[in-house]
Amino acid sequence: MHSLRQLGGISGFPRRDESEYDTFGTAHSSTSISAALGMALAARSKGEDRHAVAIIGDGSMTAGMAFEAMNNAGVYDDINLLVVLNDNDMSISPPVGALNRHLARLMSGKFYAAARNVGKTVLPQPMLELARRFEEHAKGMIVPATMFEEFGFNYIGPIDGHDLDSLIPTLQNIKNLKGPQFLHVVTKKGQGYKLAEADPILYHGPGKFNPAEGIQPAAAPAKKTYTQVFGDWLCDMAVADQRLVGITPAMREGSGMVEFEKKFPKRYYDVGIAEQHAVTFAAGLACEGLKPVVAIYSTFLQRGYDQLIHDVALQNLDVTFALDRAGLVGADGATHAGNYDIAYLRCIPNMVLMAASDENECRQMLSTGYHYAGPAAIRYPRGAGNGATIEQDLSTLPLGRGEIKRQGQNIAILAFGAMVQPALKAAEKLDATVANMRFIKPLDVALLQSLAATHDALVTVEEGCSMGGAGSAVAEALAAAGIVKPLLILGLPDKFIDHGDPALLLAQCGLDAAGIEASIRERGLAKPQAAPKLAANG
Ligand SMILES: Cc1ncc(C[n+]2csc(CCOP(=O)(O)OP(=O)(O)O)c2C)c(N)n1
Repeated sequence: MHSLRQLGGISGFPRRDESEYDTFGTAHSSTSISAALGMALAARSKGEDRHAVAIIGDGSMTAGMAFEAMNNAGVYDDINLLVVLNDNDMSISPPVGALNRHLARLMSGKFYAAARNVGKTVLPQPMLELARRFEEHAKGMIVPATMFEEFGFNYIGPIDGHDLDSLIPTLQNIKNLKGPQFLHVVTKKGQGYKLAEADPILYHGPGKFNPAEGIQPAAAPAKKTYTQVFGDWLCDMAVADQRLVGITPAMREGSGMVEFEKKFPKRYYDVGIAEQHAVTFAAGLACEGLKPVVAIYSTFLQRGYDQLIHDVALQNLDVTFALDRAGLVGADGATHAGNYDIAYLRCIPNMVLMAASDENECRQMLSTGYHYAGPAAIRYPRGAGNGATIEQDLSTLPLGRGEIKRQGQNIAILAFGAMVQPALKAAEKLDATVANMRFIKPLDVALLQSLAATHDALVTVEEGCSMGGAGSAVAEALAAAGIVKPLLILGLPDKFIDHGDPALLLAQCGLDAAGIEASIRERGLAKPQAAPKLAANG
């Protein structure tokens, strides 16, 4: 455990390649019922008497995917499938929506449920069946069926998940029941550690801390994180424009929207862990003239991809996407890496896509995207930037225009987003030109062509997958203009990158200043072109 979430150490999430007890890799939520149903039906088709158990949180239960799986599973009477709902009445922040109300209602019928469970734990199988029938009969008279029963599951609970003396026999009894079973377990988030019980939001996913002291408030950080820059901008823009509404799929804290909710509660929407819905919901708001800003991690927008294409971009609706955690994210690892957004967004018509190189530019880009009358995404990395002074106005950038940051010779480095800083350092050693391209789409083709005309070679650098990314966009633009020029594309390799310190990981991928310089030298671009050998030999 001492290597948890560190470079070369074990992952913070279940992984099949780490342990045979990690039956399914997970980190994006709400997948367990689908996976367990697949396993249960595989066991059935192989004639194996095995049980598949899915565990899902009450927050994760709000995702459409969980209901898709329930809908699918509920018709198989002969499978060994158990869904355990771990209801701690918390997502990362308090859970939202009608499901939460439903669970609360089930909790309020606790007496009835407790009576049922006692019966279930002590009765032998034939008696159980009798009790179940009686229960079904009684239920019709006393309380309405739970929604899980309507889905075809046998609902058991709610039971106290901390009371092992009752939980274990209940689970043992359930083993004897055929068909989809649903066990509603009630727990307390942080149970057993007083500080976590008192502040489950803070303790949802903490880093290393001393349990005797608890998490200590960090000494005032010198630099604002990009998340804070976004949160400040959102509040300021909301004052300037009454039409602005903010949407988060269950990530209020992580996305920097705590202040916004406090100041503008009627313009704040936490939609639950429901990225697909978040995107189409934003499209609906935009149809009616509101200006939705969807704050979403790059990795989680993957869930809403079809909705982004079909519901937002195709109708050219005015939705702004604030893409946090773009690029490598560190300790969370491959499941949470925001490595693909450039590739998956730049191919969508009508989309504007920007990458922030510092905090001030991030703010300007958010305003630029907001005022663009169509879908726009602004990607920014996890954590703090380089401490740029943030202008408080809401000024915009000219659409599709980059800027020269450093004038050099021979080599032009076209840097995107967070890679501008290391590119500038590398350029010092190489006397290269550096352009902060700002826009991946629309790409500044005029700037690209002038750099190609005045330099021997071009290098692109981005913190995103090389395949289909910003470098590919540059290559396509050069090809379209018939320009043949040596081009080196630097980005993340075609493999999943594990957890670890982001600076170390970037260095491993050759995306720090030294790595960029080394790649350019290795390709032989740094030296003036030597005369070809053949010509020298006559
Ligand atoms: C698709 C997706 N969206 C968002 C998240 C971020 N996230 C991680 S845990 C969490 C809350 C989960 O709540 P719950 O399922 O109730 O589990 P608990 O932590 O309370 O046990 C969220 C929103 C995620 N992991 N996956």
